[in-house]
Amino acid sequence: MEGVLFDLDGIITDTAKFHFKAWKQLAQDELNITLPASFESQLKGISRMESMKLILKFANLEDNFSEKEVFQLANKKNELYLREINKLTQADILPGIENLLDALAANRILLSIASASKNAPLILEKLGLLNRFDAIANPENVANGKPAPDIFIEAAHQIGLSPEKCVGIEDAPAGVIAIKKAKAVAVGVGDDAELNEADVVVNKTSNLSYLLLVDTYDKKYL
Ligand code: G16
Ligand code: MG
Repeated sequence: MEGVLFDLDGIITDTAKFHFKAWKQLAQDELNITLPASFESQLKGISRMESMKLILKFANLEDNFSEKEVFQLANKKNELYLREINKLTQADILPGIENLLDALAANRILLSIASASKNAPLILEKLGLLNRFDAIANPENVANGKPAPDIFIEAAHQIGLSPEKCVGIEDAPAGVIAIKKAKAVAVGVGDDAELNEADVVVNKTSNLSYLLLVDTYDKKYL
């Protein structure tokens, strides 16, 4: 194992609740609908525009807005979301993540972010983690979102590695599929049954460790 590719939302910090809060408000204010709670997990790892389209489809309003209007709605959601993100501090880093980053750096493992979020640099800055990563893959540079492997391949290339040399960490089923398609080793965080495509699953971030990642990688290749 020479590199680790991190998902952001659900692994480094829990932004899903802020995404959902912003989508819910947008849906209420602009579409006059109430989004069901199930959308919080449904939108995990899905890009901003894809999420917007899923919500319009749910509201049966996909033909009511021009491409430009859809874009403007998604921008409004982002403004609502940024209000929440600006309040993030180091205290919002998920349990065990700082220790994991320390252990990986001590072992000279390269670290890269593979997030669908265009706000990833801002979020990492707010958490005080920006300088702990060697690269952040830019989702604007990849053609297809998760479950396509593109963002994980890009994250590996940004640290000069092929994905086969890397372990990817994800909390969303679409993300785990993306890691496997990229041919990296997949560590899932969350529900075992939901993330059954992963090479190993832990139920919470505090159960992640350098040894778990190395062991999972070595089992695959040694
Ligand atoms: C995250 C979230 C998604 C969000 C996406 C894009 O993905 O899980 O809900 O829609 O980023 O975010 P933004 O609107 O900030 O560009 P990930 O890949 O970090 O789990
Ligand atoms: Mg995630």
